[in-house]
Amino acid sequence: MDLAQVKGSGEKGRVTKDDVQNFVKAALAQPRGTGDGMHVLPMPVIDFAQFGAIETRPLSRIQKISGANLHRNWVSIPHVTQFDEADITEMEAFRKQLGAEYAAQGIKITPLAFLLRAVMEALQHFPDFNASLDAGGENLILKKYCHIGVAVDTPDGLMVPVLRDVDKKGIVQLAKELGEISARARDRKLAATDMQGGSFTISSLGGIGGTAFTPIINAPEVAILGVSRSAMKQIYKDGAFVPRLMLPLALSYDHRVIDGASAARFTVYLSQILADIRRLAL
Ligand code: CAO
Repeated sequence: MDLAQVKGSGEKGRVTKDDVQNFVKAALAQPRGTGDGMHVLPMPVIDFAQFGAIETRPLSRIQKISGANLHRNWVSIPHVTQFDEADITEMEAFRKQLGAEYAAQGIKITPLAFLLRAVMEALQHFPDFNASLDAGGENLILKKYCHIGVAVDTPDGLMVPVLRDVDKKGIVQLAKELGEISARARDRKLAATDMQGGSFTISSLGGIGGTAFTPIINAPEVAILGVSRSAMKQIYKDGAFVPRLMLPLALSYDHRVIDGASAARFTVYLSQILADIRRLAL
């Protein structure tokens, strides 16, 4: 407690033991807000049946758990989302070639495998994105490992299994593990430990569609990359419009830790790697 806030009743305004105890009692008796400055109206309780037919379906256990976490992260982290586009024309040609080679082994190589590898490079270049604030919010804990969570859409709701040591794996290995872990998520075979220890998350809706979205940070991580569906666009290059395959990126970051300039540099760097994946070999 801050003693300067206590009015002293002792000699010459001295703060006595009783003053301290009374101050604490009074503080505890105050009506409790959420403690986070969120004094919002409660949600109205409405009988929707008065407007037409309805059906009530309980949320799944996963929806309840992930919902509570998403809500906390949404209200307690100052989010900003940086958008960018990466030219993946060449990457996509190479991916298709690789895909044909590995299909016989049952390994599906999607753009996400390349993204995992490229994000890992960007995290190594910008270590503040591979970090967490400590509980007191005073220190940044920089992680020397690179475990990347991947949001997986399952019939029971959103799950985020973690791919470990992405920095020690190649694209084919990552594609293989991605296929295995997302299948396990959908078959409800993930252990709690499969979802722990992530240092950054990727949420890809590219297989479904859409042009952009604003992902919610998976605390205690400080950033998350959202990926939407790539599309052919006319890009002005060397004095002419040329058709290029562009991948939309959306990086949400914790503005307490990362400033806008760093976020823009991160997505520019990531886009440069994706545009020329030979850079992964550097
Ligand atoms: N642009 C264009 N096509 C893309 C793409 C992109 N960004 N990303 C994937 N694709 C293609 C794949 O190449 C694949 O094509 P083919 O079927 O022709 O081979 C198809 O889309 C389906 O891909 P996929 O979704 O099966 O595989 P993935 O590796 O891209 O993603 C997974 C795996 C587990 C991340 C995904 O299945 C999933 O669950 N996504 C949803 C995540 C989610 O819900 N996020 C929101 C979180 S916030 O609520």
